[in-house]
Amino acid sequence: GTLSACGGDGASADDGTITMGFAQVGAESGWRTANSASIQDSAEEAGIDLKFTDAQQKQENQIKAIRSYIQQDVDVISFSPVVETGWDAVLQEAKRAGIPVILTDRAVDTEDESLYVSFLGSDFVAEGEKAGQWLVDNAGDMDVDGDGDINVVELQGTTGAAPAIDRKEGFESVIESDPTISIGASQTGDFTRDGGKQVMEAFLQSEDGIDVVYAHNDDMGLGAIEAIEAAGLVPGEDIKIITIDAVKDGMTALADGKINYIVECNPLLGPQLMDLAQKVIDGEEVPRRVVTEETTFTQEQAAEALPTREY
Ligand code: GZL
Ligand code: ZN
Repeated sequence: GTLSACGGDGASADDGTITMGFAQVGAESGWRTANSASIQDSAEEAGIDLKFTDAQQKQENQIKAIRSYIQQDVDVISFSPVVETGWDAVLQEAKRAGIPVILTDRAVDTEDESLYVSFLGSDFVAEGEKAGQWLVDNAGDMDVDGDGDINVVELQGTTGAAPAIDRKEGFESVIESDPTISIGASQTGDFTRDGGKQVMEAFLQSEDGIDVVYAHNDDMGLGAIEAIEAAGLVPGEDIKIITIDAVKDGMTALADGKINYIVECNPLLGPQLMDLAQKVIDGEEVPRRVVTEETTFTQEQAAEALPTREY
């Protein structure tokens, strides 16, 4: 596009309005719904003209969306990469078109640092470590079947996604300090409730003596709860459950005693994203990495926090 009054490139209108193309992962979980709302509301708030697409968790759809934003010559492109790899080609095209890219939520695995200007999102390894640490700290109560071992079944996020890879790595790095804790079975539930339910049904058939479920997000944990209850067991009692996200439905299950611990993953990235985009367009320096603030919740803390939760 032509250089506009505000000094940025791209299709920004003469009045300096920034146009952002955002390629969202999908609508797979409560977290994603809250994340999309935050981005859309924040763009409105910031007076940024937002083009928004949902890729139904398919990488080729995200790539198509990014290509369409390049065609439209938007001022800035942002997206949450559904998986870590396979982005270099399309990001090279954005670079050649002179359109800056801001990553949110999930990271890409690339050698070429120039392919994006900033990455805004959680530290997923830390989230996995926090989940593992709670299990180690509470190991005395976690051998539910009393067989001397704490047998964990793991519901992994989307295969190849940064949160799935990193939450597994963080969790395993902490539990290896306690030889009585082991992951007896691990499979992807693709971050969805139905995926978590189906995998948990299979685990309940195939695994003996499950003590703990470690689910990479609340939605798969909620699906596991359905499977556990259908098997006549009491979630949170007969099988302990640890999840990550802390969305409203997860926090409600936690307060109700069906989940035992939740590590928060903050989806409200919109305000920081729009701030970064404005700075990038204005040619200001931006941090390479912006890590989001987030905490953890026990059952008591969930009951207290629920009334004021935004999502
Ligand atoms: C994490 C995000 C994950 C959430 C899931 O930042 O990428 O994707 O934990 C969502 O709920 O589907
Ligand atoms: Zn046991």
